[in-house]
Amino acid sequence: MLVPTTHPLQAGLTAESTLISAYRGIRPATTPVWFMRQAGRSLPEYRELRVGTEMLQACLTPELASEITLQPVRRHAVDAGIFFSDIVVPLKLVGVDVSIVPGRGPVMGKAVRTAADVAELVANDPAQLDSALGPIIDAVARTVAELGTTPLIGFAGAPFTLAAYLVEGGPSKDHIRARTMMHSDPESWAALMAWTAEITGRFLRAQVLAGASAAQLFDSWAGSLSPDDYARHVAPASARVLEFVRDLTFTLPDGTTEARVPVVHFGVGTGEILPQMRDVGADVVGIDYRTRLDEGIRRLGGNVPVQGNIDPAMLAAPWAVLEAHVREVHRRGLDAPAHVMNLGHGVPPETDPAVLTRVVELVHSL
Ligand code: 1CP
Repeated sequence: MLVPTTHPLQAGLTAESTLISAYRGIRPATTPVWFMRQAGRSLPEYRELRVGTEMLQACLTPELASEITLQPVRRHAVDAGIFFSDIVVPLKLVGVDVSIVPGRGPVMGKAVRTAADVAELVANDPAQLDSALGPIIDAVARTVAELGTTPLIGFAGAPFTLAAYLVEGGPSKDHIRARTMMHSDPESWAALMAWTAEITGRFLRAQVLAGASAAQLFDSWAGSLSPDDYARHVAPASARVLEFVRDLTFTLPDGTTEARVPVVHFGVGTGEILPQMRDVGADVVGIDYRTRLDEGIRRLGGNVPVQGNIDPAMLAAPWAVLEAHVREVHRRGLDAPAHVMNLGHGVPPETDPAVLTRVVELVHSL
């Protein structure tokens, strides 16, 4: 299905941007760069804007969400905006008792631990989300109107990562309870994953239809899974999420070629499951800093565009050290058909914003 004619991809604004070209496997003259978690914590203008507003409230206030999305694009001249929201926003919108606790992350009013807990959760019809997505659609529309030729990336959390919060009740280290449920009660687990896929898939599709030029699925905690567990208990639900956007296409400015809206898939510490993460339906795979970029490219068969993987710890190192690292990541990325520079995970909150701006300048000069 073609995205609407007013969509930035279909209107020819972002279709040939460096980001979308790279995501489509066509290496642009300069390497595009953006940073996971570029919107938010590390920017003083963000902290100022957020005073007195809770995180989820900020996500659901279109003027705020849009302004926060634009801040890092203006400041750093990155090649993409990432929509300011959170992976738990669609849960909140269907009535799940979740809040984001400062300095901690998403916390549930009640953890989903038993078969009865799962049954109660999945009784909530995912289709009701469609009528609650207004603030998201509004925020995306406002944002892309300001971004012009800079593409916006929409995103969602993958079912496993969301389930890790739902089952544990909040952030956890190894997601033990979630990983136990998949073995002790595979039926409840499957029901939980299927329901979560319907919720998060709708959230992602709404962002793309409203104007996002690419979609990124964050399975941040999938690195805690064995390849067998990933294949059996997680991949089918992630594939289902991507079905919500895989039918969306746009016409290239040549007027004849139709292309799919690109999809990126990323998780932390997922070096052992990179090909599986591509196979659920991604065009681009994000690689975290624990895997050498050229090795990740090799594991993916050498024909998949990649995104990554500056070590976030390097952002606080002396410039000469950081510069050498960025140059090395860039060199390693040449083994792929195309490479989008990014971090191996999110921007640490204490990062000096001037360093990010300097990294963008460096990457554009390479
Ligand atoms: O107090 C604050 O200011 C809240 C901090 C914060 C922010 C700015 C949270 C809480 N979420 C966000 C925004 C956010 N979350 C964005 C948009 C901004 C951007 O990327 O520039 C995105 C893409 C996310 C996605 C997200 N939320 C992920 C996947 C990406 C990743 O970093 O792995 C995950 C795992 C979450 C959960 C979450 N939300 C917030 C925190 C601190 C966490 C992680 C908690 C944990 O360690 O388990």
